[in-house]
This record gives sequence, structure tokens and C-alpha cells, in this order.
Amino acid sequence: MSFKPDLKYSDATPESVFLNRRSVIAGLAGAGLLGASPLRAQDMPDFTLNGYDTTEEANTFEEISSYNNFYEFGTDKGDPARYAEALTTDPWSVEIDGLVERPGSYDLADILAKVDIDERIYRFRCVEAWSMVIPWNGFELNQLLSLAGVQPSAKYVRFETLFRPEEMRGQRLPLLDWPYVEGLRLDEAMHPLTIMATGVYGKDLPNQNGAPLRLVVPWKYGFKSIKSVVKVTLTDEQPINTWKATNFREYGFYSNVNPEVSHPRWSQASERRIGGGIFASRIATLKFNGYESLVGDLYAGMDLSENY
Ligand SMILES: Nc1nc2c(c(=O)[nH]1)N[C@H]1C(S)=C(S)[C@@H](COP(=O)(O)O)O[C@H]1N2
Ligand SMILES: [Mo]
Repeated sequence: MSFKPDLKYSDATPESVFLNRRSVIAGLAGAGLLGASPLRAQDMPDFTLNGYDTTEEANTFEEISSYNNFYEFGTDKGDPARYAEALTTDPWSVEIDGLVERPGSYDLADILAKVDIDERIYRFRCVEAWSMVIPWNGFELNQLLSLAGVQPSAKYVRFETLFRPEEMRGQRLPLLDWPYVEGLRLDEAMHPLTIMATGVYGKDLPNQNGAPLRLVVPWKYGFKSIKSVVKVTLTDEQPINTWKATNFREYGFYSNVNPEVSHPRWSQASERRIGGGIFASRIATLKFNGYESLVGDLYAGMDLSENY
């Protein structure tokens, strides 16, 4: 299956990102790095000129919607596809509160009328060391935050998934401390790579992928990309995210993809690309999942093994 974008968004690409990208290429050419010596993937991530999309082959819709982590429906990779149909996603609203100018309940239809839906072909790397390439549809989270108006004192964003055990059968079990919670630092949340996804392959998001609205932060491990979001809170304190609360030795707040920092029980240096077949060799995991040129600055001066 090849992805045919409905929307072209190169027009909307922030010029700074585009120019930045070109100067990286020019710099490499000037230094004689293009041509002569082979570039390592981490030096030259394979983005298209919009600066965001990977040119790697996308996973199929079938793969994306049948191999999932969504513990609200069970822990087996097939459980979400099996059981998430029970979730009612319309009507849907998002409560935005905390350090915002206009707190309140935002109807999803009203939100969607005010934001720009893009398509973004992103790498997606689970902390369990499997990965996919997913053509999302969605809008930048910074657009949602602008609707509510971020107060100057806000430093973090906290997200919450729906709690509805009648429809989410996994929530009847103590698999995690419900509702699922995630968080980002405000600069991470405002970054143009950070999106709220509403679809894949130009279709509405399958329920198992976090319909009708889920976060996608492509340079972080998949568990940061919280699904079926109903609440967004601006705070001045670092939120306690579910997986960190469950096991802080294994899962942190930052959770940036990092091949140099092992999970206590496995290496993060390589990953298995879903769809590659059982004989496919593992591929190298890239720092910040290949987005280092776009997000590395956010962590300047930070010890990334301490802030895992
Ligand atoms: N609410 C909620 N969000 C969640 C999860 C979850 O169990 N519950 N799993 C996370 C994990 S571990 C991963 S890898 C991704 C999986 O997203 P996908 O199924 O769309 O590939 O969702 C993340 N978001
Ligand atoms: Mo994950």
C-alpha cells in the first residue's frame, strides 16, 4: 500500500525549520560529507523537505490497527483491535484547565473547526523495542493550547485518558492506576513535531489507536503518546505520568528515545520494525528516534541518562 496524501502542507512549513534543514544539508556538502564518505543515519535523518516526514516505507493500515498497546482494553497486542469497538467516541469533549486564560470544556467538533489538519509521516518507537512508520493526520498541539491561552506561569502540560470502565474493559482490572496520565514540558508540548492525531491514512483514527484524539510525540517512547484524551491541564509542576508511577526505575518522565540508555531489562540500541517478518534483521535505534536535529536543543546541558 502506498500512501497518497490528500493534503499538501509544504506551504505551511515554518520557514525556520525549512531553512535550518537546508543549511544542515549545505553544511554537510561543504564539509565534503555528501558523496565521499557514507553518511550515518543519525547524521542525516531521512526527512522530506517539509522537515518532518520520514521517507521510510510506512506500515500498512492493517499493521497499524492490529498490533497495539492500549491497556484500557487489555494487555495483549490484539486486545485493542478486539475490544475497542465498544468505545463511544462521539460526542467527545476535552476539558482544558489549570494555568490557562480560557478554561472549560471544548467540544471536539469546535476544536477541529479551528485547527489545521496536516498529515505527518512519523517513526513510532515503543519502549518495548518495536517500531512502525505511521502516516498520521492531526494538528499541532500548540494550536489546541492557543485556543485555551497558556498563562505565563505554566511550565508543563498534563494529559488524561477517558475513564469509562463500562466501555473500556481493561479498566475493570487493576492493570494500571486509572486513568492513564501523561505529561510534557511546555516547550516539548509547543514543538511543531508534537501533534494531536485524529486519523491515520486519511481515515478517522481507529478506536484501538486512541480515537478520537490522541497525542503523538515522535521523539519519545510510545507510552508518552497518550490515547483518547479527555483532559489537558497546564501546571507549574512536573506531572506524574502513569508508567513512571508504576515503575520509576524503568520508566521516566522524559522517555526520549535513546539507544545509549538501556532499559533495565533490555537494550534500546536496536528495534524490530513491525512488518519486517520474523527473519528481518533488527534496525539501529536513532537518538531521539531520528529527530535529533529538530529537538536536540530542547535538552541542551541535560544529563539524558539521569533524565531518562
Ligand atoms: N491511554 C493509553 N494510552 C497509551 C497506551 C495505553 O495503554 N493507554 N499505550 C501506550 C504505548 S506503550 C504505546 S507503544 C502506544 C501505542 O500506540 P498505537 O497502538 O497507536 O501504535 O500508545 C501509548 N498510549
Ligand atoms: Mo509502548
